[in-house]
Amino acid sequence: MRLFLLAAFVSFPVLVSAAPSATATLRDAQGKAVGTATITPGDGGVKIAVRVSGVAPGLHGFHVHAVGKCEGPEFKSAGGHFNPATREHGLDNPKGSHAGDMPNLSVGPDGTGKGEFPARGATLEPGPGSLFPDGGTALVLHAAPDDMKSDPAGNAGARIACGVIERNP
Ligand SMILES: [Cu+2]
Ligand SMILES: [Zn+2]
Repeated sequence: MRLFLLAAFVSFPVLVSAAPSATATLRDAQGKAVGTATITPGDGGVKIAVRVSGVAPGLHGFHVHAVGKCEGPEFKSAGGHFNPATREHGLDNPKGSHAGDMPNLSVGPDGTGKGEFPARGATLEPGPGSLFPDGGTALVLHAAPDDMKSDPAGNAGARIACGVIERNP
C-alpha cells in the first residue's frame, strides 16, 4: 500500500509536465483544408511537422506569420513574418533570419508533401518568441519558393493557404 502511494505521487508530476504542443489546419482561399501542422519543442526553438495535399506541385515558401488571423482569399491578415528578434528575412541572409523562416516545402506531382522544419527562436512557452502573443500567430504556405535571402519575405509570391496556430489542450 505504501509503495503504491509513492508510485502515484511520482507519476503525477510527469503527467502534468507533458511537453506543450500546438496544431494548425491550413486552409486554402476557398476555405478547404489542405494541410495540418503539429508543433512541438525542438532544437533551439520549435519543430513544425507539416503535411499537405491538393497543393500545386513544386517548392513552396512556408513561414510562421506574426498575426493569428487567416482571412481569405489573400490572407494579408496574417501580417508579415514572425520576427520577435527584429532581424532580416532569410535563412541564407547574414542579417537573418526571422524566427518564422523555414525551408521550402516540396510538393510532389500527386499534390502531396510533407516536411519537418525547425523554427529557431520560436517557443511554445510564454515570453519572447512565444507563438501565443496577443493576437496569436499563423502558418502560411506560398505559391512560389522562398529564395531564403530577399527581405522581407523571400519573394515567395501569393499566400495560398493559412492556418492559425492553436495550443493543444
Ligand atoms: Cu510567408
Ligand atoms: Zn522571413
